[in-house]
Amino acid sequence: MALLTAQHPGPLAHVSSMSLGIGGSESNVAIGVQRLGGNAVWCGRTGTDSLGQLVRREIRAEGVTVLVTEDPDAPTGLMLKERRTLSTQKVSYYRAGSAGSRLTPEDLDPSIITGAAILHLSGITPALSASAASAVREAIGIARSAGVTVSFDLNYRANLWTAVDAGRSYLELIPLTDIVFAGDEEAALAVGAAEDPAELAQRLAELGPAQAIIKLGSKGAVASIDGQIHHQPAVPIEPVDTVGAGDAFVAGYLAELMAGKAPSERLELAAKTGAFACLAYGDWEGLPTRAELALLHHTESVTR
Ligand code: KDG
Repeated sequence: MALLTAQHPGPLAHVSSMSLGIGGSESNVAIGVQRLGGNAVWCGRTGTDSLGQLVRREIRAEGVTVLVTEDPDAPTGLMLKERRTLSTQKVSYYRAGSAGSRLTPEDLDPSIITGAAILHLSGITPALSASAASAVREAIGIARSAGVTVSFDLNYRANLWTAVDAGRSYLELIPLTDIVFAGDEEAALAVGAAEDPAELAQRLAELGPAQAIIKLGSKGAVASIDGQIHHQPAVPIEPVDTVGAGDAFVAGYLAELMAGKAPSERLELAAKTGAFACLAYGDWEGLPTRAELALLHHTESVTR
């Protein structure tokens, strides 16, 4: 999607300037993996309009391979970010009928999926339309039949569908995945609420995925990985923009998984990349390279 972000706190009706960029959970993860030294491909659908050109160009400029259908009959999806107060943000979507919502199984390239180490999907895509949900199921089917690891971030978006519909879809998809990421409230939509996040991770893992990771924001993460429970503390920071932190976490985890690292190392990098993404404005712009990770503990305010 294209993304318009208010430049100053206040209601949008009284904000005179907005900056134009892009956003999208899957492209955020792809860019995050690429910056960490991976090799990502993003698959999606944009309009033939200028905003579609912007989306394609920005993702490509990050070195991610873009596999895109340009749809002449629908506009590129749009998202607005309002900063109503200095510390609160509100996201509005203008994506009903957008090109992205018209994603279909025909937009997939099976050879890209079968040649990948990991197929990563978010629960946002099946919320967009029946054809987008079919594309998700088709992609998972292609990956599974080729033995490709399937990663799925529930990413519940209350503006797109009801909790009941989301929970039903998660319960259909989670058993088809190898890695599942969820916030504690998102996990509860699928497996019911629990006080202890380890319990949520275990319940998700019981549905099938060997790796179930509960993202807890400033409280870190708890994961059930190959039957073992892991607790990962968060990196203490002063956040300026937390949108996209979950995607950054996923990117860190998947990058280390692809690098053959142990669960504790995957979670450690995930916590660092998640924290790092909160230190800059924008959904993905602050995603770190490996060399930049040291800045998390830097004491010098100016490096020359
Ligand atoms: O996780 C950040 C995403 O939410 C954002 O970049 C846009 O994918 C997006 C969405 O649907 O909210």
